[in-house]
Amino acid sequence: MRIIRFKQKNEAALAAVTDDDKIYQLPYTSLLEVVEVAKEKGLTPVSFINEHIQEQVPVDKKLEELQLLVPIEAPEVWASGVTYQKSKEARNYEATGGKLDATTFYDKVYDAERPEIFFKSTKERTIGQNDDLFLRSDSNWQIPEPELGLVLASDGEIIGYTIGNDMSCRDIEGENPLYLPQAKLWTRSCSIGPAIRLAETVENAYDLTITCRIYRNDKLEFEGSASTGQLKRKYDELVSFLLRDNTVFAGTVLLTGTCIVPPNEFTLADNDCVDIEISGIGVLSNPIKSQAPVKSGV
Ligand code: DO4
Ligand code: MG
Repeated sequence: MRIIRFKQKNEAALAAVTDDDKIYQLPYTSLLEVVEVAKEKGLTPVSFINEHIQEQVPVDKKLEELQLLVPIEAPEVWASGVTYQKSKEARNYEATGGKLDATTFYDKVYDAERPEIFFKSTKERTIGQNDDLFLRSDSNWQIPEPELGLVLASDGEIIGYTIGNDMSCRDIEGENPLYLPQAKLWTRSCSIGPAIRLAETVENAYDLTITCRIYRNDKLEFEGSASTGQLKRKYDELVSFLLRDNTVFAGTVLLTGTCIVPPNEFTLADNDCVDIEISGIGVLSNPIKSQAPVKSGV
């Protein structure tokens, strides 16, 4: 079962999507409310929704016809880095001015007990399905990072899984790792969606296929796939480091790192479209735009 938010008469509506793609509107505005009410009744979110689903209004539209919003207004988005071999190799390449098989401090963090975890985005900066992602105007080497996102309760419990795009500037990070926040965080540099798959309905979160497709002039420019089975760490391990001496707000999303990197000569361009698919969750689709608005705000 998946949870979506969509625009209806200019308001945000919440809905559950069953495994056979039937959509039922829920009388709540956020997944967190569902989790809380279910807990008060001693039920899991899925059993609570199933118990009441017949009383809910079915949505008489297909998923593709709805104007989807971010599935959760995550107060913060955090991200894990160098959790896959592929990311380690790409980081080494950009940090050494393009040496293949180089070894750097990224090898150290890949093997260390403490993972790399960094601040990625806020509610105001994070966008959803079909919204434009912006390119950074002072970078010439930008890529999407397709990642599985963990949707967390304030105690770190994984409530569900979503898809995230951790847009990144390889030239800025490669020039100096201290530039990481600038390589990762700007207006509209993070998207999540299109749905949240409730954790209790995921049999094995280490067996999900992630596929990234980048379209240019309506032609497929890049396609790559990988499995979450290649993750070097465990999800609970990443969450436990995020929780250390830190206040985690309910609905925080923790991205788990990229396992797909386009070829080194690739950079995103204006009007590209990035699709990220994760089995059982859906396809997160975002057009890429080179112009950030003059005014701040998303
Ligand atoms: O060290 C930089 C961040 C790497 C990252 O975002 C990733 O591995 O996904
Ligand atoms: Mg990343």
